[in-house]
Amino acid sequence: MAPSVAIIGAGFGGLCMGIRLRAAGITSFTIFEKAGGVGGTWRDNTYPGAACDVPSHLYSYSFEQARGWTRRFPRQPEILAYLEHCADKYRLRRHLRLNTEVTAAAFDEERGCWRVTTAGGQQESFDVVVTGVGQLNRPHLPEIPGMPDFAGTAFHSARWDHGHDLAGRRVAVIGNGSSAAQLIPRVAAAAGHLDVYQRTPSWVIPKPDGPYGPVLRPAFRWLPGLLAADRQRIFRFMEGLIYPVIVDGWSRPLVTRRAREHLRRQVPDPALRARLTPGYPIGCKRIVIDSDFYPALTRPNVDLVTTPIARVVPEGIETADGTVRAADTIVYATGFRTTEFLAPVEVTGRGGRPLAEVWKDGAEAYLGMAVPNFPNLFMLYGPNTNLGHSSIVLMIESQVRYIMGCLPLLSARGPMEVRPESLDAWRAALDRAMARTVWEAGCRSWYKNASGRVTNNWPGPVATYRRITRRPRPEAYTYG
Ligand code: N01
Repeated sequence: MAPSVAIIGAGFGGLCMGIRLRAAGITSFTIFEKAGGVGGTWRDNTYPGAACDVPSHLYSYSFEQARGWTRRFPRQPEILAYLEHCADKYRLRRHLRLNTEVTAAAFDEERGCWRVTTAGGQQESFDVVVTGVGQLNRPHLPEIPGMPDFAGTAFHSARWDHGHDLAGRRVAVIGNGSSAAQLIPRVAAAAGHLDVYQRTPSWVIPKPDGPYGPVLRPAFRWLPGLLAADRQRIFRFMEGLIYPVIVDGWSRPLVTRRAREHLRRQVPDPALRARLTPGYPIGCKRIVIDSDFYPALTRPNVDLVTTPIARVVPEGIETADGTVRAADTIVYATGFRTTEFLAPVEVTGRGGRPLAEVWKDGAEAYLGMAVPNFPNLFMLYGPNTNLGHSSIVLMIESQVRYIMGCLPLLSARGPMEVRPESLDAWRAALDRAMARTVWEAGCRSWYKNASGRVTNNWPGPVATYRRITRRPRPEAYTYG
């Protein structure tokens, strides 16, 4: 009998898992989603200018391509529409349990299954749990003194207040990562005045975006071979040119030069340019890919503030030099709680051991998917599977294929549990590969936890991950 599967999350990961299960003829699965719709991060992030900086043709499932993307780099509404389309086309709606937050998942050793509890207190048993909750799903709000005293309107970039009109207002944006870089040009155009609070400059490279014209768009729609070739081209570009930046490879000087040139071209004022020039190696933090961010900072109604923030006061923000800059609106573009994998779901394995305790020094999982003592639990986009250089959809598809390969094993042999030795060997290999990257030294980033361990990123090319996850090695697990 086909195993029953609980999928947590209806973003790119959870939907892909559902699609592949159905394709294999397995219909005994439920996709639990805490929100009222599918889309995950692409449903949550609706800030003005929200878009992807990975080209459309690679930021979509390999098996669901020819849809006629309107532009090279998809914008949030188009990605969300794509995911809605996938949910419909692959008949996932009947499996979706929306507005249903999973609060706990506990392995029942006697029965060899998982008991899944939802926020409403309901419990249901499943043979397998697959998590697809993402790494960028829980907003991080900084702990700045005085934040609750602010008299104006404040919100996080991933919880945009669309009822709040920015016209004519004094707006403060805190942060200058990918989200900030995308929203700042729009906010600058709408607001009366904008202060951008930058703690650390980002490396920025241009985004060669644009609509597919009247020739290319139908060509991509009707000539699937052309689209497949374009996808390959983008994939090779990212693996061959962007990946080496991360491991101090051949293209690092080239991409560094390109970023400096981009800054020089777009910011004529040398003093402003100096404040925007990073002092750490490119790639250490996620590279910002954007062509509108720098020009927005040169507008007469925009100031870049680099003096550290001291506190939030009712009328605005006070910096360390005692200056108070007035603000009606504060936008926290301050990222996500990226190292708290699977939180706030309370996951307990054999012996009632909480996963949060196992991970107290940092999340880790064999192939980013499996943890000893947590049989039949698989993670999509789990620890060490984020990318700094390519499309996460490629990683998700590799993981889904791998998990599909596990299902016959666990059906035949009983609950499968990764051996501690398998995880040890994985960790050793990861550590060796990680030592070659720019991530550990030299900068603060969302890729690592408080103790400086890189818990989020995969240190190799996508092709390597794809190869090692092609099919499960049965001997890496114990059964029953
Ligand atoms: O978040 P971030 P994001 N005081 O963590 C600053 C993906 N994404 O939402 O660098 C002052 O990158 C922080 O400063 P510092 C993409 O993978 C993709 O922008 O820590 N500042 C930083 O500037 C991306 O990497 C797309 O010194 C504070 C910013 O807030 C990831 O999402 C689009 C602070 C946080 O930057 C996250 O991006 C958008 C404090 N206390 C996002 N705390 C695509 O196109 C934090 N900061 C696919």
